[in-house]
Amino acid sequence: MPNATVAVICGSRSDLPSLKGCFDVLDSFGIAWEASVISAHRQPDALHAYVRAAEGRGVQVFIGAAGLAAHLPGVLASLTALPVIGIPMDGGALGGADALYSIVQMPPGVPVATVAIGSAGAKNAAHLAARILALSDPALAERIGRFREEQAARAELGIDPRA
Ligand code: RP5
Repeated sequence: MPNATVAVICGSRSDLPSLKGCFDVLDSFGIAWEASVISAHRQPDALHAYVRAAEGRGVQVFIGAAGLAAHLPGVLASLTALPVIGIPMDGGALGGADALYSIVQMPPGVPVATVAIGSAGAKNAAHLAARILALSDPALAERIGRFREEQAARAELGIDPRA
């Protein structure tokens, strides 16, 4: 396996089922990725060490997924100058709105590109990471172009005038 260019970190094992679509989309584009469960709240020192090591291995984009108070993506953005994408996890008493507000409301200078709550956001995090990597990878840009054409064709076929 080549070194991962995308590192996906989530705050708890309970987040993993919602992230399947993220991993599937990364695989579909042939992007090498690695995934870890590291809690910003429960394991802050481990998170710092992981980010340093991942940068050294050649990771280019971080994806952070967390629910509830959801500080993980923001802490990632505080630790690296690489792009960070945040996925607000659904669940909890507020259904993910708490995580969305936490992740999207980063102060100026510490950006986290925030996607939708839950599994839809997980897929889009992977699509966004792919587009970032494609800026310096023409072959990946071509694969994204093909995906977009196929997506458009599927939408076309979905039109049923009798519906
Ligand atoms: C967050 O708290 C995690 O990202 C997870 O979404 C949520 C609940 O974590 P667990 O109590 O299931 O470990 O830190």
